[in-house]
Amino acid sequence: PPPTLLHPEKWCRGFNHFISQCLIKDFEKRPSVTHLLEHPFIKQVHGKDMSLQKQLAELIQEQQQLGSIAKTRRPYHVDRADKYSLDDDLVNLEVLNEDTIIQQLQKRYADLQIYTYVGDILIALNPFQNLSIYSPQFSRLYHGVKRSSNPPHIFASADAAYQSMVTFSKDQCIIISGESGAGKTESAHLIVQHLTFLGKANNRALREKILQVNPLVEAFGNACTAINDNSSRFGKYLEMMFTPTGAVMGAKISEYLLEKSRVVKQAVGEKNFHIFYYIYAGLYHQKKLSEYRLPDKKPPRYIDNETGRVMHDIVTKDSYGRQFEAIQHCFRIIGFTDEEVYSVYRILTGILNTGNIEFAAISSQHQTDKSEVPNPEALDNAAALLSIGSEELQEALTSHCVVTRGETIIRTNTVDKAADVRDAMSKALYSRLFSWIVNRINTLLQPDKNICAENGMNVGILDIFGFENFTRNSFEQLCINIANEQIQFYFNQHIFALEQMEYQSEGIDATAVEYEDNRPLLDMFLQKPMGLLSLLDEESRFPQATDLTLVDKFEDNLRCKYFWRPKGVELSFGIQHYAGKVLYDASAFLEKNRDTLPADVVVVLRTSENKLLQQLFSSPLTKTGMFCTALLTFSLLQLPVDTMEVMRHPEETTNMKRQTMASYFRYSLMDLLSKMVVGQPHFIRCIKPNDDREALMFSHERVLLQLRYTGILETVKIRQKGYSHRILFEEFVKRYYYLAFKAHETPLGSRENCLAILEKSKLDNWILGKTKVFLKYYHIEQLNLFLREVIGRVVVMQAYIKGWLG
Ligand code: AOV
Ligand code: MG
Repeated sequence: PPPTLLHPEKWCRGFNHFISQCLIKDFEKRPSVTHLLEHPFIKQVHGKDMSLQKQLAELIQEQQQLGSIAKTRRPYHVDRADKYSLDDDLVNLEVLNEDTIIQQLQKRYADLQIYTYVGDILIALNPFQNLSIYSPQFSRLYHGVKRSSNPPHIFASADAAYQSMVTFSKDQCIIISGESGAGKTESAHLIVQHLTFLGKANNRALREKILQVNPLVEAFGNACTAINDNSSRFGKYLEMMFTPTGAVMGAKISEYLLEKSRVVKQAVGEKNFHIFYYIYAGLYHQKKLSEYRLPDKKPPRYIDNETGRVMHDIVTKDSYGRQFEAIQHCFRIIGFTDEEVYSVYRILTGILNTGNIEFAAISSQHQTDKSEVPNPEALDNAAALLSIGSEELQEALTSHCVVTRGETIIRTNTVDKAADVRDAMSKALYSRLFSWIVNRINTLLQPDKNICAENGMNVGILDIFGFENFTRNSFEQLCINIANEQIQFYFNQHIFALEQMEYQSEGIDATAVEYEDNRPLLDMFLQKPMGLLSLLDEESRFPQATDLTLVDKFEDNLRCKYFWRPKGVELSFGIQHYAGKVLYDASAFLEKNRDTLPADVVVVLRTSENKLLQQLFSSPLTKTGMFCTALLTFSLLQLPVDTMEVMRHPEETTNMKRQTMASYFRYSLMDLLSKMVVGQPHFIRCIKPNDDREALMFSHERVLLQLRYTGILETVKIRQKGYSHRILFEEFVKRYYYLAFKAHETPLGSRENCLAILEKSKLDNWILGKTKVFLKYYHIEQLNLFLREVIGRVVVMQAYIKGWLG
């Protein structure tokens, strides 16, 4: 009987891989597909299964093309005879300092080599032009090969994460960081593209769906800012789920902190979320504006802050309209029903109409704080689209109930208050709609329960909003920058702190590398009760507090070198972030943090006849995180004490979401980290070569700054000296025993057996610690390659036997 060495699914996989290798060799000798189909392998093993034969023939053709690409290696590089370029990895620099690093990157950038390694970390310079290096041919080129056989590429990083997941049956996490406009979101797309290629399931529909997820959520969550025309205004963690053999089976997306204030107001030169322009233009071109009660002469106020400009763009260019069609396509492919999509459009256009509702003071002798709506048609339009009563809506906007000592009193709203309530309603509608879309996508993309979901693994891709420093920075920038601060902390922990701790405990003599620890700064933000966010929450509880008392409070309590208050500008304060100094303007901080949505509004929206809208306001949207696992890992990471506190009381934090933005934010951050820490991290550092978004322009100064604050020099140092892979003896033996032992043997996970395997593999430069094998990334590549060969040999044996038996 055939030896049962592998799981049946793995068996098949290895089998195809091996056969393709044999067939390619044969094909190279005699390049004819007919001849190939006559090959004993295909005939014998697959019998008369024509679809399999066809599939194989396709595979071979693919491989043939691959061969021709492989012959012209370094396709986007200056041709070089040598196979491996030392330039590809900064770790190979002989003289290591800021100058040499930057020279190398600059030289590579001029050759359009935008990717460079630092050991296992990828540096990606934004090319600001379309490069033809992301086609399926390139996906094939980077599929399952040694990293050094090709120039650095984002596909190679995605491939490494994928291989690592399949090999070690462990979840992976790709963390993309970099400042606004550095190329994180583009990189995330490319990773998803390559992972769907790698996780080739027969399920083509699923692949199609996954590829539509990013465009859809980004239409709702991205917008044009002063820095980036397609800036992410939310954090996104996309988990792609795979079967144990690496076939993609589903996806899940988590969103963090949508910048909802953008719905109602945008800074000069910035825009609202893309979807509003898409839908307005789409309806304009389809002549359906009147159906959604939108004017066709002048766009609604929420999307018209640059007077005339938007209308001009919509009438003269059809790009928005085309985008609208693309979004409709996304909805359809992913599986939203027509009814759902229609409801989404009603809510979006309902928001646009809500923005047009105006308020004016009613001046009578007795009351001066009462407001009315001078343009009732806007009110009717909004109410109609939201399927609620127009009078009830007016009531909810212009008055509010107060309960004092058991008695309910109705108070009127001033003009300003009414406008605030209107905007709060629009923001709530939009952010809840956004969360609903994300949840719906998750339901539609969840793995089919029949395909071994319980053994599934995933690769998570983190793409958040990058560090921002505008001329005017508000509450949103503060949140965004704290999130980036946290990601930087996570990077430091992984690359420096944990690694050095491990060397020590394993008795390995590796010289420590100094790095800039941003933990004190993070403590300043997150600590309780005296951290900035706690102070903000405390102040938000006082009705009399103002933004000025808030800044005073910060000044009195945050006595550290990272905080300062510039003279002469009352409402401003400065923070020395890891990525640079940022001056914040505290106006509206309290209001934004309180984030109140009057109960009266909720009550009215719940009466909506639009089922989706009703649902949005019927239950609090809850989020769950993997707190227990995270807690374990976090104790390792030695996070700030307060963070641990939050993790210990998840139920409290979930409720807090309803309280203030700061507490929701803190909770969100923890939830995100808790997801990240369970996977093995892979880091991609995006760098913006210039501020003018110009191709081939390399600003020495700007790049140097980013290299400094991301700690690239230190990273290169530690990667030169360090060992990025540290595997327990037992795990190592279990994984690689084929390389030195017989298949039927079960050697112990001992130090000696590790040594035997390592010696047999003829690798050098590794270290054995007390409990772990310390390896460089290239060792792992080499070992996996050996392993594949050995397993390939076993599998072909199995194949033959199966062929004969069958
Ligand atoms: P970000 O995600 O890092 O910013 P993006 O990924 O949106 O930045 O990139 C900004 C722009 O740079 C894109 O719209 C492209 O025009 C260009 N770009 C980036 N990477 C590439 C690439 N590999 N090839 C071609 N063009 C690219 V922000 O979301 O603002 O933090 O909040
Ligand atoms: Mg982005």
